[in-house]
Amino acid sequence: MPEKHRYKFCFGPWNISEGQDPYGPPVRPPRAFEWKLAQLKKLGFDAMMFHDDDAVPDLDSKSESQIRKETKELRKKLDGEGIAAEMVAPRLWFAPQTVDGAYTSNDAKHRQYAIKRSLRSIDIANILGTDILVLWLAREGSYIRESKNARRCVDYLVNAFDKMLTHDKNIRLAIEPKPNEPMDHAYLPTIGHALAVAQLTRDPKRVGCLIESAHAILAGLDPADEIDFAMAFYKLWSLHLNDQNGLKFDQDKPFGSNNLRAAFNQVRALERNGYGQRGEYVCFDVHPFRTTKVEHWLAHLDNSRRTFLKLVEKARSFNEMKAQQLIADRNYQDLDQMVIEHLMGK
Ligand code: GLO
Ligand code: MG
Repeated sequence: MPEKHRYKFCFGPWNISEGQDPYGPPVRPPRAFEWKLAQLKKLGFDAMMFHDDDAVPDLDSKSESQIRKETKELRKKLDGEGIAAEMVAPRLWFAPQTVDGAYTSNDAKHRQYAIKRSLRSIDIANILGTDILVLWLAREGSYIRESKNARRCVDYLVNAFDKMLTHDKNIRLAIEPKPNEPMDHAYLPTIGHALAVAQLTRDPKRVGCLIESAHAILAGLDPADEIDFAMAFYKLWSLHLNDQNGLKFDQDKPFGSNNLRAAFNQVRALERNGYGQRGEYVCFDVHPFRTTKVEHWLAHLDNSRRTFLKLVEKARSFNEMKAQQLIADRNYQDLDQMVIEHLMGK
């Protein structure tokens, strides 16, 4: 077992969400960014994740120098609170230019827009003091198979990644795969796809990944195995822990809410690989249930962190010796029960 260490935690401003869904309006009033930052601190978190336009609202309507100025002001605010910026992610799924895809749009002008906006996100990341650009490729896929040339789209993706790697020699790209939603099928649905495409870029060492539990579950995979796989390549640079009840819309439930044992196994995988020891953060990409009252608004974040820490204790107090004996005896029946009783506190 690697040396015990203290994990560092983070979330994004969008994780204090207002409850809107495709069938109904918000159910909680919007809160200012400063309020969210203050809550993060109060809850004992260490860093915040940023979409480019969380850092600089309406950035498409602003000049480069205005963007730089506002980013520097944000950096000052973060430094003042002692909060780090974990990453920056270009939000490439809201703008009219990304209706038909961002890097993989059929329209060359729109592909250019996506690349330009990503380079700007890298500049923002630099000022905020993080070398991680997260790429959730929300609209890189198809609704109608015949509408896109998937082979050409791989080239478009590689071309876009190469432009980013050239723009800044220190930036690292963390691809956040998700198999579907909003797309019918995404081009990079799993960690295997993300790490394979990394090999086609001009600097594979700087192209890694971010695992989100719910996204792995949506792909029919075990998030713990995805963690072990990515960490075998030393390429797990960020993490969105949450939970998901089967194959349906992306639920972003609190960590462990649906499957405590799967959550335990994710924590075990992180522990055995020493996640966090190279500065990586544990982020919770979770949302409050729509029914959540304003006064309970932050519980999903606090609870996810509490569950995580309790599972760290469970992982560290798991009787590995006994487990190894059962494995050697191929007594997986008792191993199964041992895990269940350990989690039940017996
Ligand atoms: C949605 C994604 C989303 C990203 C975030 C950062 O399914 O999980 O929340 O993590 O936009 O890029
Ligand atoms: Mg996510």
